[in-house]
Amino acid sequence: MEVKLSLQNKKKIEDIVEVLKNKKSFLITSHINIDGDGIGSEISLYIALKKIGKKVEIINQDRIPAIFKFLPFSEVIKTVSNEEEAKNFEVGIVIDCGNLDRAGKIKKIIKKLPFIINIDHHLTNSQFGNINWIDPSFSSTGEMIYFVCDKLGNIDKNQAVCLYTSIIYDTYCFTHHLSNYTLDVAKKLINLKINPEKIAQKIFCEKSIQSVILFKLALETLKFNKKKKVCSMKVTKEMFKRAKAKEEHTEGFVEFLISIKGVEVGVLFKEKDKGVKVSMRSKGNIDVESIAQRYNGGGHREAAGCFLENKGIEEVEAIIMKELQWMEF
Ligand SMILES: [Mn+2]
Repeated sequence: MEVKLSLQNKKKIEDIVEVLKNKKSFLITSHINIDGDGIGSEISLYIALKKIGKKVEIINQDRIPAIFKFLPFSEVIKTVSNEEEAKNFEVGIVIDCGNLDRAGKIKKIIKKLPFIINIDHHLTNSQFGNINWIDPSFSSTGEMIYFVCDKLGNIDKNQAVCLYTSIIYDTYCFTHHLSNYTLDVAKKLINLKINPEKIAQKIFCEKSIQSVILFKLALETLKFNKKKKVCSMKVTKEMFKRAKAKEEHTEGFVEFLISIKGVEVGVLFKEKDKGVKVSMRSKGNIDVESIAQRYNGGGHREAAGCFLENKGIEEVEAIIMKELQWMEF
């Protein structure tokens, strides 16, 4: 079955593919605290460009979390960078990244490049590229990259593994934010003889001991509002230390909150050196992106986040819970 895209999307893909075919050298990057969607998208596009003889590199600010190291070509992803590298590339491809600040240290290289392609499914994208393909209806950027790679040539098994990872990561294994295309695209990828169970298990069923210990500590802080529609949890610096854990070990925590029956919004507060990171999830009735946006964050209606600088975790908790206070009634 053919997956039918809108004319507008088709046009964007054609524009992007034309640049990919005509230019010679590409730098691919994504957001800080790189995630499964970003990594899967980056590698798949990397393989597609290599196959048509292009010079291409993936450089991110942060190292890839250990759980994604099973992905083919994950070893090509670099983190070290300096501004000088900008001269090596004609085009920057920025993936899954709502604005250029979110690219972290790679921003200064990207800004020097003569041409930027911006591909993203965040509602709050600042349209910083020469070509901006922004469509929040897609489940993941991987789903968008699927169409780009498909147009560029035959998608191979390695690309399929990466794109399938992007999709199941951002949809939390098909439980959130599916587009009209998600299942058809997933089926096409599965037809390329990938092992979907194994990929899902790698991502969702290989929790580290640090992550479990951190979760146990965080659970002590679990809180509901009066109507039990908002559920929140805190991870303090002390807990990170006690569990010998890092930010990547909080993977799945906020999804746990939203998995509770009757809960409409889950909020996770993570204490960092310079402030508090807030991750929010909604079952869909409440728009958490609008709250994140008020604190310079962003995301989607059902999954959003923000960072409140120079504030304590209790203070940030009070601010965000106040935003959600009306849900008591
Ligand atoms: Mn994404």
